[in-house]
Amino acid sequence: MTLDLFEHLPTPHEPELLEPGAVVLRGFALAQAAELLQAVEVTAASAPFRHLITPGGKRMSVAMTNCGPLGWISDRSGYRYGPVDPDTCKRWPPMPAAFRQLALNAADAAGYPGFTPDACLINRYEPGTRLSLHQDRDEGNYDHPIVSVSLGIAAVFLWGGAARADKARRVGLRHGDVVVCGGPARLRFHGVLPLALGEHAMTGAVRINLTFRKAG
Ligand code: MD6
Ligand code: FE
Repeated sequence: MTLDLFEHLPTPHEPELLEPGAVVLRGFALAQAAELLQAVEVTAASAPFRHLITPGGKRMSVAMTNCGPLGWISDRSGYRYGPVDPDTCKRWPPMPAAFRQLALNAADAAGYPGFTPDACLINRYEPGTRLSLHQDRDEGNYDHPIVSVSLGIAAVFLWGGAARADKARRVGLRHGDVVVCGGPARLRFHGVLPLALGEHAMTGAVRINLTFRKAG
């Protein structure tokens, strides 16, 4: 008889189901975290983080930038994707190969093979920064999933329902965790609670979130 001491332990990166179509892959990006954060710095050197203005005229507390062929922007005229950074009037910086590969691998692990993102929105949170409940609906085609990578200090992710008023679950997202959300869960309301004070060896008092989309 062979004794398998590990048969009752979850396999590494076993998807944690939020609901059908949406999973958390714990620690999926851990091994690449340093490389990803280095690439964020390179990106921000040519497309600096900025606080976008919502169509309603409010300054977003999350600081954002983008890389890849398309970037997400917001201003008084609305939300949209575009190839040019309105702050620099240049194209968004290229999407690093390590970003592209991680997004492909995570989507694949979640059951969405062949994900080829053309946009990576980079969010930077400082203590007190929040992201209110929203749906991601500015992409052309909801058949593609969104892959979201958390780096730095931990946050509480709100996972809601099909309507804004639906009760939201609280899900802790730590350094290296990846959320993949697609299929029947693609248009769920979600957000991030105000970031608590914290300190992370790789980012300081900051949380970085990368969200990969196929927007074009
Ligand atoms: C964040 N994430 O974690 C914000 N959107 O900072 C998102 O807004 C998000 O995690 C679509 C799909 C997954 C996400
Ligand atoms: Fe979102």
